[in-house]
Amino acid sequence: MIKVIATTPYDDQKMGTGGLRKKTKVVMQPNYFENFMQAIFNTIGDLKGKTFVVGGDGRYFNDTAIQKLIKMAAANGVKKLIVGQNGFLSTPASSNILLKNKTDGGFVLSASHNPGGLDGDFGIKYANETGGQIPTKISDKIFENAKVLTEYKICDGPDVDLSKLGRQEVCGMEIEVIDPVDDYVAMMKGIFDFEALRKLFANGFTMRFDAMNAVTGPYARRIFEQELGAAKGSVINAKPLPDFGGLHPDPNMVHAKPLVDFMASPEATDFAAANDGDGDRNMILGKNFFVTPSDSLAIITDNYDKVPAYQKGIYGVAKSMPTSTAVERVASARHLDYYEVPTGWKYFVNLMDSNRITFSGEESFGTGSSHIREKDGIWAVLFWLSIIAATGKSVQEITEEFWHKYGRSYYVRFDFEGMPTEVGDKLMADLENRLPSLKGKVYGDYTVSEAAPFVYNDPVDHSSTKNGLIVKFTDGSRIVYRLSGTGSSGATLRVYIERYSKDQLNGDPLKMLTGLFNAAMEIAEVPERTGKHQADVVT
Ligand code: G16
Repeated sequence: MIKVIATTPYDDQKMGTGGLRKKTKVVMQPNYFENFMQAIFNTIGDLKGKTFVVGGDGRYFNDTAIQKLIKMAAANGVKKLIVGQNGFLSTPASSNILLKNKTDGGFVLSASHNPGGLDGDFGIKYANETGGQIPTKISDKIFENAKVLTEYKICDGPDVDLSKLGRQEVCGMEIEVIDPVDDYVAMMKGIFDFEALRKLFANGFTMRFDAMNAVTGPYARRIFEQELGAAKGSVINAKPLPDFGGLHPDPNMVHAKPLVDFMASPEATDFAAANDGDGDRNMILGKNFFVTPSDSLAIITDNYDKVPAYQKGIYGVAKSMPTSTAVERVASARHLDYYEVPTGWKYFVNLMDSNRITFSGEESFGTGSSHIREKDGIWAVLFWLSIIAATGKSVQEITEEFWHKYGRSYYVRFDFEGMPTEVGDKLMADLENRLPSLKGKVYGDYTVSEAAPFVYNDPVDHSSTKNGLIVKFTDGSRIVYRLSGTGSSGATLRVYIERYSKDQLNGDPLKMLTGLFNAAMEIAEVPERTGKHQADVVT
């Protein structure tokens, strides 16, 4: 039976760079999740004949939310849902299923790399038929609809058993429960040379993959241990847990520190990697060696011919604006089209759909290709393993050879977290106003050559987006400022600093960037406005 429930609207359901992200307790408020879903359904309009993919990263409240979503989709007239078994699907696996089945969209219940649990975060990512997250003009409409709706529809019935593979029916809607891993493995087999990778492990190569108690454990176990023959136990923290076992599933030097420490220990494996909560971010490590995500994108691009799916050639490559310029030099040397887009994977979708790019990546530990329309953590790991298998070189050797060829972009991101939203907004607004006056100013060894907001004009849909402020220096260095779009409360200021050197290749990044860091603090008046003299997180 379909019930129509009266509700009062919420005015805080604006999506950020990775969908809706809120404190779990906020989403658990009466009708909060229901209102957001109804706002989406109202925005889509006629749902008759439509099919969606549904899954999540297994975090706390996923099981409750997914049942609500199923019953609401049925009540709103959706034809069919394809759901991952037990409600599990990584973000890249979901994008694959969405595209493979030509469905009308999909929902991933995840706050990505944010911590989970009752005191953690919850989120909802909504993709449309492109396989990528919806463009801003649609999320804006959903936000407007969420602020005015007065009722939602839900099917009144028992919970669906999501452990049972196969077809079921809820209020006249079909549900197909699928194995979350099978299709993803098949896709990876179509891209990479699994035989060559098997040989690598058969010859004694060792790796450690940290799934951080989040969604990629079952994918990684199947691919690395069962398919490729990596030693049993190579995948650690492999069981998805509702609170990620207390871990913060953000694969970077800070939150994946145990893995970083392990790779600096005598027991270190030849290679290590970690993925985030929903499996779209990745971190790549060699023995006592860290590859920045910006370098990873550039190295993958430079080695595109090491992987069967790309051997015939690739279209161009794109990066998010704050990502370092390393890949720009590869694109130029390899005569590849090159694009710089605002932060947010959704900005790559038009470029992929129009065959302008094949690879894309972000400094925020995201790398991927047009095989799907989301970033893909395991894809990046398999790509690195393929480069290692083809060259017989270590992660460190591959990266250092890359620097010898192209020079090195020293790159560090400094995050200033937990400031009141008004402080963050005012800091950015005032800095934007001051930008024109910065040109020619000298900060220690650095002279400002240009300072302006970043504006992106999409070549496909002609929309225009402004995001972040860039200060460039006469030696080619740059500082980028932007506010995070994935926090669940308060504001996080991100300061991205980059300095390029053609021949000084073995410096310590933090030392190499000290002068620019001091300039960044002074230019944006960070200590005066935030009370902070150091960043909270440095990656
Ligand atoms: C999301 C987007 C990414 C983007 C990131 C930026 O990542 O999907 O494309 O780079 O947000 O985060 P912030 O705005 O905090 O810098 P994810 O992995 O959280 O979905």
